[in-house]
Amino acid sequence: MRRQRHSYVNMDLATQMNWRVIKSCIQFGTFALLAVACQQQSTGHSAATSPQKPNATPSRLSFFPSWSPDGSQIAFVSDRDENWEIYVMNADGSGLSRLTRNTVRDSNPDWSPDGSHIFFYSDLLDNREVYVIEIDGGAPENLTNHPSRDGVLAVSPNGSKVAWYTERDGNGEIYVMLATGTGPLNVTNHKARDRWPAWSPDGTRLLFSSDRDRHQGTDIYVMRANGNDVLRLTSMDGDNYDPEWSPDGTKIVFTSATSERSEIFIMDADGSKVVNLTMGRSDELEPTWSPDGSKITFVRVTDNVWRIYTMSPDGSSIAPNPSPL
Ligand SMILES: [Ca+2]
Ligand SMILES: [Ca+2]
Ligand SMILES: [Ca+2]
Repeated sequence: MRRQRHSYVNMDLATQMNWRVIKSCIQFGTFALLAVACQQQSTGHSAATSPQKPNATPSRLSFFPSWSPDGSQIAFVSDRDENWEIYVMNADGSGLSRLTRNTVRDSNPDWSPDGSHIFFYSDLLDNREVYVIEIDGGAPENLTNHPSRDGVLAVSPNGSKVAWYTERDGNGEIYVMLATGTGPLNVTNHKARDRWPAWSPDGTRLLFSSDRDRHQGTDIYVMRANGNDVLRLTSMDGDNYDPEWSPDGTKIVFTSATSERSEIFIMDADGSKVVNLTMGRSDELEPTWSPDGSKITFVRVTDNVWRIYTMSPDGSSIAPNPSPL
């Protein structure tokens, strides 16, 4: 049974409309789409409830958490310095450092297995590209170098490959390349929009989301890393996306968004035993496992503040990450 969304009750109509646009934007892709399309589709100007709060103090947005492979640090995105930048902090919230320094959006950090590099996407050029940067900073290296949009990415468990979303073939596809940027290969090769790649812990398979089986909404699929043997895992209403295997490979967490709400679900790796972990009045998204599998870190949106939280894999012990907002 769905609970009343009390968080909307006191919002004015414009705010509610913006929320619906935000959610529809989530359904259609990445956060950049969210930010840009939301403005365009809602009021035509910078919306009060848009995730963009460049001058707010404290910052309004912390999102896209990604654990370092050794479990000691979390990379994430924040607008605390006026635009989306990649940050790294210790797991206890201390030692905050900023990795990117530019005036455009940087997002989707993911670590190399040895913790020495962070892969991310950026709007540094006119089109979006996938980059890699040393953890100590320096100049980011463009790995995609393609005039079309390249976006959400995932580094393979042994660090040899990167799977990512690209629009270079006209519809969204998952491509895989070597981590050096060479050998890009279309592994979905389907007329539908295929997004949100995630590697299995053994690196042999990929999860992704696609709208190939229905006109509204997306489901989560699994395939071999070469694109063979595609199998649909979910059959729920709304957009089911951003999946991630647990480190032991037995479970998958993902976000499920409808026009009403965005929640984090968990299921067995074969698609059975689907459970909503975040039944509540706020919206949650972007779940990711801690490397030891003991925690799921995610983003909770409350009164337009996007903050990083952590919970147990059974949905208990939900608490904000100790980092500042
Ligand atoms: Ca930036
Ligand atoms: Ca590009
Ligand atoms: Ca496609």
